[in-house]
Amino acid sequence: MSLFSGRRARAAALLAAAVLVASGCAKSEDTAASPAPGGSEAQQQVVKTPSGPTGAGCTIAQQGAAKFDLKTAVVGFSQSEKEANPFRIAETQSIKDEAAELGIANLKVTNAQSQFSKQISDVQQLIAQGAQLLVIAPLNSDGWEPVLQQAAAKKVPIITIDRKINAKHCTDYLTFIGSDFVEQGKRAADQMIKALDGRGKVAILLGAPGNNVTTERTQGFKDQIAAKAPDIEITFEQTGEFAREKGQQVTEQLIQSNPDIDGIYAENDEMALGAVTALKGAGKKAGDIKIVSIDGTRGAVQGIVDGWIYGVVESNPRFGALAFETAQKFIDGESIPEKVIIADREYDESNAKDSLSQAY
Ligand code: GZL
Repeated sequence: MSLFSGRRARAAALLAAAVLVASGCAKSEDTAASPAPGGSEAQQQVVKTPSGPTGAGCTIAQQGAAKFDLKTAVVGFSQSEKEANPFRIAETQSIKDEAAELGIANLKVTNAQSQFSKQISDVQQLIAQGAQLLVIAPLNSDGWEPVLQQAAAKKVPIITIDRKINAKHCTDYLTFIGSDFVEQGKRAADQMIKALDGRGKVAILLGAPGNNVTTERTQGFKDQIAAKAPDIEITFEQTGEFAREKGQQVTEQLIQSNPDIDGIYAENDEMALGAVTALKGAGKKAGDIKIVSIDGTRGAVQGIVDGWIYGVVESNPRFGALAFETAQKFIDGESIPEKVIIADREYDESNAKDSLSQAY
């Protein structure tokens, strides 16, 4: 039984194409459809040709789970960070909207308020409440063992979105759906190289520690700078914990200790916007220091229009459609790849003004 409307059927077809490519049954071609300009289609996540091996598939038979009906099942969604960040607001809203569209009547949403111990207890509670499917946006990549054992004992499939967990595919979790964060770091570096014309001193506002997003965005950026821009020097790095206030504080320290800084790479938009506030407070003018960021929030894309931010690489948080399409394919007996990588757009002065409707 298909739960999908026409729009979702198209997205489901994209996912199916990705699965075929992953299993080698189809030639490798980009499955990212270019979204129609404007409107909600332009905001939808699209699956890209898996970058690198996506591993063997996983089926409901392999997991020994019983079939269930998404419309009547208890479905648990565990959000990690407090919803001060537009990324989190858009992510949770996407799960809720898709559940409503598909008639999933029993969605339970928890929010760990950026405390990992609370996220573990949130998920344990969802399992105790009879969840038959778990969608988790993990705060950290490690420390999930207690939950994984409980879920496996009850044969509850876990779909991880947004960040990866260090665990066994199919045994512990069904799949990871999210961006290629190393690629995001490389694309941010390309923007920074262009902004500085290949030379200058750069600071990194690191994301929160303990998750693959920070590690991979940092690695991608540093690798690309080392490979493409020998005259760019990274002279400062400190965590802003993906938070606006902390990003502002760290930038205030930065411009005191490193007054000759030319560029700031912020590993998310909240920290970038905090940095803009710090620069304004220090009497800087828009564009004095080139800021490159990742996420694609409306505030940051507006910052490009206003000249304070040079460029933004998108990290699309709208996981609802792909998460539930993946769950339905699993229930229908399809083989689900270890990872489903989404395509992310990019913003700079050439498209920011016209693309504001695609930001979140
Ligand atoms: C990325 C996500 C990151 C966002 C930040 O998938 O985990 O966490 O880029 C958020 O805004 O804090």
